[in-house]
Amino acid sequence: MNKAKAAVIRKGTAAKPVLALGGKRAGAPPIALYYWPTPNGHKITIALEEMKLAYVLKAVNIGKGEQFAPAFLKISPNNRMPAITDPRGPGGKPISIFESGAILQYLGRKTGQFYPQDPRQRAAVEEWLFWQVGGLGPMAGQANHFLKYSGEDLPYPRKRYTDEVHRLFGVMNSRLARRKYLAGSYSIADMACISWVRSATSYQSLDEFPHLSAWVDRLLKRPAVKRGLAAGADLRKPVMTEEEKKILFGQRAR
Ligand SMILES: N[C@@H](CCC(=O)N[C@@H](CS)C(=O)NCC(=O)O)C(=O)O
Repeated sequence: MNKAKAAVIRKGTAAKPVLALGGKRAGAPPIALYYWPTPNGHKITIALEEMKLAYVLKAVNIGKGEQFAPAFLKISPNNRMPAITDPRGPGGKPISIFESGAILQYLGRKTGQFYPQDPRQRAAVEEWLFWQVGGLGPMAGQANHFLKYSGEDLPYPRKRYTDEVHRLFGVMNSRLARRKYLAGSYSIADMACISWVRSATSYQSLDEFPHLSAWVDRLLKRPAVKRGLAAGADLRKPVMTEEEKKILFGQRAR
């Protein structure tokens, strides 16, 4: 990121950009990323940084309930971030997209980067992308919930989800034994996984998983990954308040 061009507008709301990122990418109308600095959000900041796309971050403070704002629900009816709007979508017309996997595929198709066109290579990337979206993300998310947020000592769910993270780390470790990246060259599948693996290391050591550990080191050395993980980091406080927990947990259909 060109620091001189990065404008920081202090108070972020779903309507106002908190960070305008430009640098050498300035010129194209920026993609708006509806974002909160969590592992699901990081997937997209990493991809935008790797692809050198112009973007603005629009903070969606999920602890304050901004994900329920009608304007945001029009873009993301599942009341979850990340979501994007691209003023220059297919046919030159605006498009909005929710679900991190769909966003990564869209950005990969848009730029022709990190998402190969060869059908076999593309299928391999999709296997690992969907593996993250349907497995690693939800399981590590539940492990986080029962370890850090539930506020109750519930041994069964803790064991169930930390076992599952351990198993999934084993799957990644075997996959990475003879390759540098999950699916051929570095791809959107790696970008989808890195923040989730990094966050799970707070309770699951990588000592048993040397190939996974080497992959983590490889990715964390990439400047774009560093920038993606750092994006908007100061928006979020380290400890979740009881008020925030009430908003985030126990949701039912509205
Ligand atoms: N499957 C979604 C999951 C996104 C997700 O769970 N986002 C969380 C933060 S990591 C969120 O927005 N939570 C708001 C809420 O629970 O109301 C994706 O991959 O985009």
